[in-house]
Amino acid sequence: MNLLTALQDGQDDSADALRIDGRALSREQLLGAAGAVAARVGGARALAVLARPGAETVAAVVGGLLAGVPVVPVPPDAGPVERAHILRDSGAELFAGADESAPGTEALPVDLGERHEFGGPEPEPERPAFVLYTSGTTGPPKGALLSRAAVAADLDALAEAWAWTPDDTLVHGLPLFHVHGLVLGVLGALRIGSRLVHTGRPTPTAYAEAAGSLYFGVPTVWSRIAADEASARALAGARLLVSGSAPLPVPVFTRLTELTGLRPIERYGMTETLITVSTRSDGERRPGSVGLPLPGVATRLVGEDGAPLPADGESVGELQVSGPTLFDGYLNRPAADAEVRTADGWFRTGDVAVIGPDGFHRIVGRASVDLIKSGGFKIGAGEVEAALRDHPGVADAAVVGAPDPDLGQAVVAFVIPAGPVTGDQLTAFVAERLSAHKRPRRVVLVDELPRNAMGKVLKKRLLEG
Ligand code: MLC
Ligand code: AMP
Repeated sequence: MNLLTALQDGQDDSADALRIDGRALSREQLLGAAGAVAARVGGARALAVLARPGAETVAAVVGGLLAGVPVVPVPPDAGPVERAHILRDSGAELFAGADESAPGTEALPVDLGERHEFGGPEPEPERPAFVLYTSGTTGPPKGALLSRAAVAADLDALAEAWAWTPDDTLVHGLPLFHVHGLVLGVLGALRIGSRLVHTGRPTPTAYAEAAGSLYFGVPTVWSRIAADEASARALAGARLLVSGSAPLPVPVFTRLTELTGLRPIERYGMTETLITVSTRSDGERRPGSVGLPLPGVATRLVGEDGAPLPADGESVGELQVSGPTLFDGYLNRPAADAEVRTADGWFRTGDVAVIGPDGFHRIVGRASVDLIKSGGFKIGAGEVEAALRDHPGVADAAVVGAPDPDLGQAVVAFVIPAGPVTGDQLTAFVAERLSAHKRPRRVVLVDELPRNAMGKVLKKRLLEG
């Protein structure tokens, strides 16, 4: 079966199957432009795509998928260090949408006016669809290999859980280089056949004006909508509001329900596993809970000693998952891969959870303070610390995620200066190297960092102070 079933079946010929960046495209137009991309990329090791929120990005991604070439989305705001790492590590030979020559890659033009019927066979389901770069606690981001079969399994499971059909109009304004905005938000619509409106940025007014039936957002987006009464009320006609990528605060759930009459769906996932747990459109939507494993997915809780814990609503342990939506490993990183898998083949999420006797899952935190979630973006403290230490004015740095009412967590850097330097200079320095959202929101200059007897920085102490 095709990965992009609805896009390729040619059933819907409406002129605005996809609205993005002020343009409307029919499925035929999108398939034609993507077919031209596919004809050019055949046989390449990987196709990098500069993931601006635009129709060219969607056409390039679809082109790579048609041709069976793994797609590597590159954040459009990634600084040169992060961009060079992604291109080098992925081995991408072609780069769609690149505005400047990137070392080692050839720029691949995307022309939305082109029409090419790509006649190649459907690639094997085991082939990678994407290499998605995701941050770990230390070091540069790792490329997660996601197979076409995993993507298809996840989208079909979500369609079942949310009764997502071609009658839906999906609306979101999330970035096109992560699971949420790209895999669910774009491929979901193209596989299931719903219309897609991408709002450019996920602002409350843009969501209110889009008149969709199905809305996706990270908690920061929902919290901003809940604080904008008129925009929230405009969503009352929707079918489902779906939150994910970080915990949805209960007060935001409650306020959204008051203003829209809709109880939001919350779902849980990761780049490496895709979405694995969700509340259902035909089931209970409990505030603070991410619901039940999707069809085909199994979950378990494990204690620090590796022993299984009961689903009793009280035991707190690491959540582990298995099933058809899991990734195939980190590119070029067998050691990192081995760390996240158990001997019996389960994936260690690093999230700490509780499972009730009724099977409902509650995510209560993360095992590591060095993984920060800010506005739904995952940020590795180690990567930001390394960028800060590259500055000649920095002797040492420790980065933490401080609680933040808007972003969930905000990146805060504690820096021991080695000379005259300001917080603004350091923030700009990080932004020149890494993606913009990895910039510290606040830089605190300190004389020393609290450490334990082994010399390890006590980050919990920094958060308390
Ligand atoms: C930001 N700004 C800064 C700054 N950080 N300025 C100075 N110093 C800093 N440290 C600027 C921004 O560039 C912007 O400027 C303005 O301040 C407002 O920034 P903001 O508060 O961050 O708002 P915004 O940019 O609108 O970002 C919020 C957001 C964004 C929610 C839109 O965080 C977002 O798109 N999040 C989605 C992340 C996501 O998709 N995650 C999914 C991962 S997949 P200007 O000039 O630009 O306005 C996954 C799996 C799963 O997790 O389960 O889904
Ligand atoms: P990423 O690597 O960017 O895909 O982020 C995955 C992480 O996001 C997970 O390991 C969780 O920590 C977090 N996450 C995703 N969805 C939820 C949710 N609904 N509730 C709490 N945390 C979530």
